[in-house]
Amino acid sequence: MLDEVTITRAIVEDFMKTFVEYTDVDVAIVGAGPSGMVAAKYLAEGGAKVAVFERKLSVGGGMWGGGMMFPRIVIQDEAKHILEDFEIHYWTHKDGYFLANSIEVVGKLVSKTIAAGAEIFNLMSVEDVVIRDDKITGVVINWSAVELAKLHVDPLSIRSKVVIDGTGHDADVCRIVERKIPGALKVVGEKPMWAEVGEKFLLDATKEVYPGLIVTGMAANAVTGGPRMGPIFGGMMLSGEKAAKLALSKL
Ligand code: 48H
Repeated sequence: MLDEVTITRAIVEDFMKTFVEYTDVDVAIVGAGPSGMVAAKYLAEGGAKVAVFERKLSVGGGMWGGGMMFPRIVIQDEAKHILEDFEIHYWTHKDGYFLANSIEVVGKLVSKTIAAGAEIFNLMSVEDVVIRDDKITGVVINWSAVELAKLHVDPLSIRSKVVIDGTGHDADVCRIVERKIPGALKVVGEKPMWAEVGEKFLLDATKEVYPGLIVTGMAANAVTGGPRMGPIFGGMMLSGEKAAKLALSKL
């Protein structure tokens, strides 16, 4: 016999226990796009306690739709090791250009990230940061539903030794810091499409942009003024890998 109230208690009690446990983490990653999830997996494997906050119901960010809704992504040589690490199936289009099914890639990214021990909180938006002594020490979160309905509800805070901005084109966390701490950092804005330069630029742009704040993925190019690159995703993955290394070295 199945009892509805037991089902309710199972969900609420278990989630609350996890949520309370993750109010104090080593790394808070904002955005469960490809760069954020790759960073989360490598951080969790490196022994860090990692929470990923994702505004949307679904994880995967801009990867699902491949290029213009054709569910394929292109990956270059340099990032093949990450595909292999995540056990993502890929094939060769021509020398140096590999293809993967974007839907499979999202599935594998999320599966391996969770298996590595990172905790993903979907439907939660980061709306602010916590600052102490000129250093970011946490993020401020609220239900995305509150944000969407424009309800006047105060948020809650998460303590974190390092914060990673993986919010894609918007560079949301960096923009909050730019707006709230004059002179702290400048979001230059992304430049027009240039795949070759955009992908290379991204690795240098993946860095600590303010004490305690590392930027990864498309957000990194948006902050530093690098070009967009379209549906080639090796750079996003390599950027996530680098962000994880940088964060681990700070813990
Ligand atoms: C919680 C948030 C918030 C917030 C945003 O856009 P993404 O897929 O990010 P990346 O950088 O991992 O990948 C970029 C890639 O998808 C892309 O757009 C490319 C390669 N474009 C090239 C081109 O030329 O256009 O994912 C970011 C995630 C999303 O899921 C957002 O919902 C989430 O971050 N997010 N989550 N709080 N404040 N802001």
